[in-house]
Formats: sequence, structure tokens, C-alpha cells
Amino acid sequence: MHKDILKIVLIGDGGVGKTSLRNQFIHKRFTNAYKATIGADFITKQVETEDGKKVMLQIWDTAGQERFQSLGVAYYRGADACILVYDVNNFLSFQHLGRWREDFLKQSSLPAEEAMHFPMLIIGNKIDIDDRVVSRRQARAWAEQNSSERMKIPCFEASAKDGTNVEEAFTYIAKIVKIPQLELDLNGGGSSLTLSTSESTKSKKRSCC
Ligand code: G3D
Ligand code: MG
Repeated sequence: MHKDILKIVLIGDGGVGKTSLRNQFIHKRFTNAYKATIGADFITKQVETEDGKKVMLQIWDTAGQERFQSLGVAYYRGADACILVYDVNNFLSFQHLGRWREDFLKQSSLPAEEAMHFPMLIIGNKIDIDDRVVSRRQARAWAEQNSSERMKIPCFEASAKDGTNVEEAFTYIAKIVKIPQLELDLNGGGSSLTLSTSESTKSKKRSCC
């Protein structure tokens, strides 16, 4: 069966830029005007594969409940992938990635076999600020440690402010989610799967570790 709406949850400490990243991806804008989030909500955006298949990304953002150090069962329920966000200028937010990952796996009640291979991607945000304390190497090491044989965690560095790598990261998440229809095509043709948003370019450089 072809699943064409993917629930993607944004996870990470408050202040790392989750809301700003989503705004940049959806509206191509950096703004503070979205601050008063009322409840956890989602926005959908369509991405399109190279061979024309359309996939809807339903991207969930928190309502600030990360301050309680857990996002709750309802937020995580039915997620197809999660994006773990930290701030490259804030070491604690990077250290907390493991805790967020555990919280997700625990609350989503995935069977152990599925939890091991669950699609995840990490974004180190705010690279436009010149005060970095988390290196690419550290991020790569974390991703490797938490990857499984079948599911490698890609890591991106981005800036919600100037847009660097935002579209690339969100689009890439669709690539690592198990979409049976796409897998069939891949197995059959042996082609590589490249995704782009409907209105976007296909030529941007990927900055995944
Ligand atoms: P959150 O949703 O993870 O809690 P927000 O984070 O998106 O609300 O962002 C928290 C603060 O970081 C905001 O600043 C926002 O403008 C800023 N921010 C987010 N992403 C970036 C980025 O890539 N670069 C820079 N320089 N700042 C960013 P305020 O001052 O409004 O709290
Ligand atoms: Mg937010």
C-alpha cells in the first residue's frame, strides 16, 4: 500500500529553532511572528520524487511543551520519522539529543525491532552565528552511535535564519522513511531516489554528514 502522508515530528530543547526551521521550510521566511503557538500543530507540504511521485510531509511542531522534558504520547503517536534539532552554539542542547531520542522511543511504544531502525535525522541549527561549540565530527559520532545497520541517521547543519540547508534537510527525511511503493521502484530499477519539493530546485548541494 502506498502511504502518501508522512507524519514528521520536530524534537529538541526549547530555543534551538524548531519553529523557525519549519517556518523557513514552509514559508521561506525567518520571523518571530509565530511565537505564540497555541497548541502542538502540524503543517503539510508536498514534496515530489524525481519520477513524479508526490509525498505529503505533515510536519508537527510543539507548543512549548519541551520545557516539561517530554512531548507526550499524542505528539509522537503515529510518527513516521523524527527530526532531532540542536543548536550548534549550545552544547547542552546537543547533549540532550539522546534524552529526546529515548523519550520518543519510549512514548511511541514502538516494538524493539522497529525502534532500532526508526527513521531519524539530526539538524544542528543556527550555523549563521559564529559561536559554535558543537563540531561536525561530534554530530557525526553521535549519529553513528545511534544508527543501526539498516537505518543510518543523517546529520545536517542548517540556519533557519538564512535558509542554509533547511529545504535539503526536510526533503531528505522523506528519503529515509520507508515508503513501500518507492522501495519497490528502487528494487526494480536500481535507480537512486532523489527528492525535491514541488516548487524547489533539484540542484542544491546536500550538506549531510
Ligand atoms: P524552538 O521552536 O525550538 O523553541 P524558535 O525555537 O524557533 O522559537 O527559536 C528560538 C530563538 O532562536 C528565536 O529567537 C529565533 O529567532 C532564534 N533562531 C532560530 N533559528 C535561528 C537561526 O538559524 N539563526 C539565528 N541566528 N537565530 C535563530 P528569539 O530571540 O526570538 O528568542
Ligand atoms: Mg517552538
